[in-house]
Amino acid sequence: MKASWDIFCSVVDNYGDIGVTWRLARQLVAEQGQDVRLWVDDLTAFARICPGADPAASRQLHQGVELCHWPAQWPDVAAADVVIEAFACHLPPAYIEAMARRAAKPLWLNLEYLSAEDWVEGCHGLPSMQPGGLQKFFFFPGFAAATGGLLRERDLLVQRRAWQQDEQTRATFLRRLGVEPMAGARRISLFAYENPVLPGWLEALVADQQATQLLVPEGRILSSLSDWAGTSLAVGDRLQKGSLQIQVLPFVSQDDYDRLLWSCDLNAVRGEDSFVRAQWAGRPLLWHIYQQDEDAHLEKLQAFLRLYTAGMPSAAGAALDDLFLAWNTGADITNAWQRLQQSWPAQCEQAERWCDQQAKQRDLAAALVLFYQNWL
Ligand code: TRH
Repeated sequence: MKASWDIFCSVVDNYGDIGVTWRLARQLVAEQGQDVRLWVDDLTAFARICPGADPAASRQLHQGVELCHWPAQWPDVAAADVVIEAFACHLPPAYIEAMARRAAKPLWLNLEYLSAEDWVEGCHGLPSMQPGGLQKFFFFPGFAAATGGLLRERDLLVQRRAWQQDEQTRATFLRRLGVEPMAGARRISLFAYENPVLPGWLEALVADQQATQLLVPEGRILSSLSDWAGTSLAVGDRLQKGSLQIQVLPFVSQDDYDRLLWSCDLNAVRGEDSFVRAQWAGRPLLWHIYQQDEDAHLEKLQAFLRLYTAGMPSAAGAALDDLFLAWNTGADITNAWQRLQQSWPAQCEQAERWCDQQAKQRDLAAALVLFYQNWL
């Protein structure tokens, strides 16, 4: 059943807010046949993940989604059938009034941040009363069956597996990014916040027996990388030190970023959306979680590790725990990195197993549509 959807996204920082809402919006259109407007208060980040977008346009159409600039002066627009405020952003008061004026009240949802913590299952889908006879429901993405699931396009895993079996296509793609695949080298992608642990890890890679090709899309980690290299690194730069070759890549579209993840043996990712995409890549990952006050993020990190490492051989699980913790707390990473190497086959098996397990859940866009149908 076709409905109109308004998704509101306020860009706090980085790419995650727009990254998640843009992915959701296009999936609602392409796979669920919905009419979607995506309201964004700052389109600069959008123009980076969707090349061809105009950061100054008040309205534009991309992949069937109507992208609207969310202006400070809110225009008079009719409310949609389903309204999503992403990550507890504040809807314009005039829009809430328009929602309350509708004869058939809209479904109002707050799409929350992803967390693997237990309490999410109990809070997913709970309503809260709002003025004007409206109700707002909390919609939590998650890893457990009682949550809203994860964003996953219908044919994502088929595409990913075909890609990983096709060396020629991978090489052509990497060359398009200016990368010459290094035979025999392990390939790692690196997307992270500034990180004091980075030098220790890079030194371990420099001294390693095995060669590493480290691909780094332009972003915040470049400052830490440049400090270690002693030279300012920019897009296109390549640096060889011992067994380690570093190359700085341009920031690519969301779809190309997926292809990059599928083309690497290990992906260092961050935040929320790249973290999920690395899981769908079916390859070991290293997560730099978004920092929160009072170290609340470390709870989230541990909660994910508890789920992910359950069923792994204990030495492999412990190596991964220690690596994630070191990467996120500033502790020495060298020992955990070595233990990860020693348990590499188990790490690769778990990445595929976890991906398969998560793919059994309903995807988040389908879960939202079902939630709406059940609510009607
Ligand atoms: O950019 P992020 O750090 O976003 C964060 C998180 O979402 C965090 O939870 C949130 O609170 C904070 O923003 C405000 O990391 P994330 O979530 O991985 O988003 C990055 C997006 O950028 C993702 O959609 C993938 C995309 N991307 C590209 O499209 N091209 C690229 O080259 C790269 C490196 C990323």
